[in-house]
Amino acid sequence: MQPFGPCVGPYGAATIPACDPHRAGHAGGVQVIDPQDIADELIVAERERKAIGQFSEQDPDFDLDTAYRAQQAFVQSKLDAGERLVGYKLGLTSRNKQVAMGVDSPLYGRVTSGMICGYGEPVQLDRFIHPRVESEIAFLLARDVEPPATVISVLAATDVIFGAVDILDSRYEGFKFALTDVVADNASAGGFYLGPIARRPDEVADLRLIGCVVRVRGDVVMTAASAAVMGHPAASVAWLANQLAAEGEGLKAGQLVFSGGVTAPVPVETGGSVTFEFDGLGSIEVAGV
Ligand code: OOG
Ligand code: MG
Repeated sequence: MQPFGPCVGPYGAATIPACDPHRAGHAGGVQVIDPQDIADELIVAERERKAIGQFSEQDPDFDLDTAYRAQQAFVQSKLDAGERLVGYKLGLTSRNKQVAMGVDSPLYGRVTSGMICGYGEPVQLDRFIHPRVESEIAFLLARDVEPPATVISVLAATDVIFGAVDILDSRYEGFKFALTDVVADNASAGGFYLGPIARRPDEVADLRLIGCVVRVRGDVVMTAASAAVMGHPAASVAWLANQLAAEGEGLKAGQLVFSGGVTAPVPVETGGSVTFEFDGLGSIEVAGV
């Protein structure tokens, strides 16, 4: 089952719930950081494939609220260009990822239709700045996830799960960022692959024990089980549902949620190949061309 092709999917046109991008404009005559300005720089960096410096280093007042507003504006530019909101991605939900990136709080980003890559398609390196790939578990929701969400309620709301790959492409030089920077940069979202096998949660003996083997040109470079993600991959989806509820948004039936990296990221190189083998969920081979 492969329900998503590039730029198509069973989703209607989407708009992110209202935010006032200029809310942070002037406060008592003091110029403070504007989310839309941050988004505009990220949009240009992505379009021109040219990495930029971190905002957090330029402005000590750049806070998480401003960063999520900047993310909304960044993603809104994709929706305005005709993409659809497909779902969400979690980030930094495993120790593997937190150690690799030097940031120790989870975050979320938004997934749009243009990010979904077809199974077996190579990564076109000229579309990205410095892509990296990592294994994830993806949840396709059959029902809305109501807050307060738990592992059990997420599983009850899930239609099927997939092994998945997240193609990261930080818009920051050297993949270096603080939490606020990476939030504004939509959690480094670049592209996503879904594996070839969809399983209902009750068809999988234990979601925590889904193993993943990562090979680079055939050699095993990493191994992990999906319990690396918050003890249970559905725990990250529950965290997201509760986070979104606090912000007046929510996870809806039909949306796809990526759990956050099970394994640390691996660079994609020209002529290189990274293979992700998931226990019971098939393999995804990512070739760089
Ligand atoms: C930030 C995005 C994190 C994950 O799964 O942890 C992420 C990054 O590593 O560039 O996608
Ligand atoms: Mg990821």
